[in-house]
Amino acid sequence: DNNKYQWYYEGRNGWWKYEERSNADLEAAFTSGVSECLLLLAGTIYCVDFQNMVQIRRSDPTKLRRVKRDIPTFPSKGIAGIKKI
Ligand code: V3L
Repeated sequence: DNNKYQWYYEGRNGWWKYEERSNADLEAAFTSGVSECLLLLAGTIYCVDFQNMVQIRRSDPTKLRRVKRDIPTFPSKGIAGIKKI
């Protein structure tokens, strides 16, 4: 079942859901047991580190956000920067 868990990244005052494709990539990587997953997001490469549960921008590692894996109904701001209405 690939809709049991949702991945989230931290915003200023809450959590954003990853978009569907990134979520599927993260879930596949995490459940396979690897330690990290690379994502290409709007032309920018990010590494999600499953040990530290952070997302880090490859070109600038100071750009770091917490990530979490939770149930899909966990309160979020929206999906990948698109605010909930
Ligand atoms: N998915 C989509 N966009 C992302 C992601 C991601 N996993 N990671 C970073 N960005 P940084 P508030 C976020 C965007 O980490 O008001 C939100 O999606 C990121 O977008 O410095 O703080 C919102 O669109 C940011 O625009 O590399 O909660 C926006 O921030 C840009 O990449 C504001 O959210 C640089 O992020």
